[in-house]
Amino acid sequence: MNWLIVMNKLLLAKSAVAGTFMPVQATEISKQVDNLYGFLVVVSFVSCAILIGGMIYFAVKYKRKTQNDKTAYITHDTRLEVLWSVIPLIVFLLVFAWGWIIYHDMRTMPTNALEIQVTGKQWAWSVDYKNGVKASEVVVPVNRDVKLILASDDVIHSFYVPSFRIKQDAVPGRYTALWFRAEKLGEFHVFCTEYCGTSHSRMLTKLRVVSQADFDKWLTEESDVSGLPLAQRGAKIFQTRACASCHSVDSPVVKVGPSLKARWGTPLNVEDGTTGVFDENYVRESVMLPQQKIAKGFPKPSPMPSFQGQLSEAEMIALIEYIKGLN
Ligand code: HEC
Ligand SMILES: [Cu+2]
Repeated sequence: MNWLIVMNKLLLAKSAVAGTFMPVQATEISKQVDNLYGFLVVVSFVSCAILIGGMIYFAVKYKRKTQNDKTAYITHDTRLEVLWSVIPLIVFLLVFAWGWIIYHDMRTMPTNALEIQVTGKQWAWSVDYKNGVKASEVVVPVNRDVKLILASDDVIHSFYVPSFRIKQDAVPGRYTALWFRAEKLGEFHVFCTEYCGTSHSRMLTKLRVVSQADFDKWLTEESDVSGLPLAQRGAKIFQTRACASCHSVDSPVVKVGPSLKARWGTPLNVEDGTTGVFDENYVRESVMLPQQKIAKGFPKPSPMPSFQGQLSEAEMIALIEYIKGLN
């Protein structure tokens, strides 16, 4: 086996390891970050093996075997000391330079990037596009520089996209920014990584990477919707969020969930016997926390997913207006 084959095998093993333990690499920078990270892991393993292995080896080899064993009297060894100081120094300087180069790439905002405003608020992200479209998830075109300008309405949040290996705080009272260029189509997780209160762990959204054509289409469609009356916006959201696949709206037919036709203002019919009427707060709670009050005759836990952190206040209001109108 020559060294090329060995190198090739190592590289294959490396990508297998990265694919198993790490989120997908969806940007060029994510690959660079992983390379540096991999290097750090390997260096740590090697130094751990030398240190712990050497310790055990010497402990066994120079174990005192009889009462009269004398330990050799050694004060120091200049050559050894220089070696174990200079080698780590070189490794550290290398890691510093390498890290600095990647960081510099990450922090240098491209000119001509597509700018999108992202605002954190306990506990959801809201996204504003230049043409006035508001969304609760970030949609961007593939292979294009995108700059997110972050702000916060209340406390510090942090915008983190694991698949892009980028993260930036959103700080109240000032703007921060980050940029990326997605190379892969698909949906990626966005987490808030600054502890920001009770529902911090649910402050999730998605970053959707689509083709430029799909992006343009989405943007015009959304801007049409933004101008619609509330109830019509609600109808649209009801379709896009797939509420319609579980709830019928034009007949009393029960699908996965109860029909929402002519329910507004009627008495509640829930498992735990709570009384009340089908109103704004009930709909809100049903959508945000479906496990709270389960409609009579439906399974527990409810198969309805929670939309907390996924629907903005504005979208919720539109949905309510739509459901009101089903009477
Ligand atoms: C996977 C299927 C599913 C989806 C998707 C779904 N729901 Fe539900 N929904 C249910 C089920 C099942 C129930 C009854 C159990 C319960 O109360 O959680 C329910 C209950 C409700 C209720 C209370 C109804 C009552 O009679 O008390 C409302 C209101 C509601 N859903 C609205 C929505 C809206 C709005 C959406 C979309 C944003 C949505 N649902 C998405 C399955 C679904
Ligand atoms: Cu947060």
